[in-house]
Amino acid sequence: MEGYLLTIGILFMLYEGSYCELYRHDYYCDQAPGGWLKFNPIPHTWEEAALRCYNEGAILASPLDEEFSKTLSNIMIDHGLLTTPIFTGISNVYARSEYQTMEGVPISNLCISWSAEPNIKPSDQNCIAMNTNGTVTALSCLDRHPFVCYRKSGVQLNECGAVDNGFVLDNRTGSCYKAFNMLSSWPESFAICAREGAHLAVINSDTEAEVIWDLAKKVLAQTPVPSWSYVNIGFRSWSEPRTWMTIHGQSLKDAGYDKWSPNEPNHEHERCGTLFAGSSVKDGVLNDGECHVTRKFICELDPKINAAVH
Ligand SMILES: *[C@@H]1O[C@H](CO)[C@@H](O)[C@H](O)[C@H]1NC(C)=O
Ligand SMILES: *[C@@H]1O[C@H](CO)[C@@H](O)[C@H](O)[C@H]1NC(C)=O
Ligand SMILES: [Ca+2]
Ligand SMILES: [Ca+2]
Repeated sequence: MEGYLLTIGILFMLYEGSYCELYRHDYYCDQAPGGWLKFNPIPHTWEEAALRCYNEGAILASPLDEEFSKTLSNIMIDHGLLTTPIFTGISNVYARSEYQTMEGVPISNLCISWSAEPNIKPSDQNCIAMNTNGTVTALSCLDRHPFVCYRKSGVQLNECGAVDNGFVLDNRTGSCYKAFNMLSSWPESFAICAREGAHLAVINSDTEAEVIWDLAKKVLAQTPVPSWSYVNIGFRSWSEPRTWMTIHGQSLKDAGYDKWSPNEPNHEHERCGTLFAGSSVKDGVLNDGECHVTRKFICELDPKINAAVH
């Protein structure tokens, strides 16, 4: 009898183990919906929420069946969300007459119950939210609500533990990087890296300065913008007089790289961190720049943190 139970136990563990393969450290595996879930407590508009999930290689979760609906309810209860609904992936954003989940399942194929009369306004973009008790309600897509991202199992992750192959491992630092060719303010750059599950690149050594400088040179050469010969990276200043800190809270010296360009930092109103990479004289060293000025930027991802075993 004991041997029998042990066998069952081991089989169960094997099943669990093979079922829950590697995925991002911030997602957890759930057997009921058959995949990975992540609760996002910060209220977002529907579009922001959909984009956020997309950037994580996932989609906005919908109550696809009763079990999935229960899983979502339990997530809400576990996070103390008793009166605030979450956005689901169900909406009519593509065509006013067509309500479907992100997967493309029409609303008529879902077993959902409305919290009151279906309060859909025919002419509007409506996004369907779910209450803690499992009922659904139609809301403006511009409202802000928490949401759950969902990733079906069977994910192919690259060596960076990322879905996005734009992140490439550099064997000199053991970190992964992605250079963005678009121009963004420093706060936007910070937010885009965060959405990708990464962070604005933080220079932790002379070697890493070279790695990031190389990437910056390449991305700046892609579409040359002569007046922007630098990229946004992960440090900035606070208070008066200015105190320079990496986005991970360390002084530049403690972080491992504090080589400023000659005569930098120069202007009090330049509070955001950049790296010179396009003007031969000053290349590969730090500069203080204005936060609102748009520049190309570099995100960094630690593969060891991202691809944790569950
Ligand atoms: C479910 O919750 C919603 C919103 O809190 C509420 O309006 C509705 O009456 C509840 N329905 C049931 C069946 O409890
Ligand atoms: C590091 O990567 C470079 C370029 O891809 C390669 O030539 C080199 O052999 C690699 N070094 C190690 C130690 O893996
Ligand atoms: Ca780093
Ligand atoms: Ca400056």
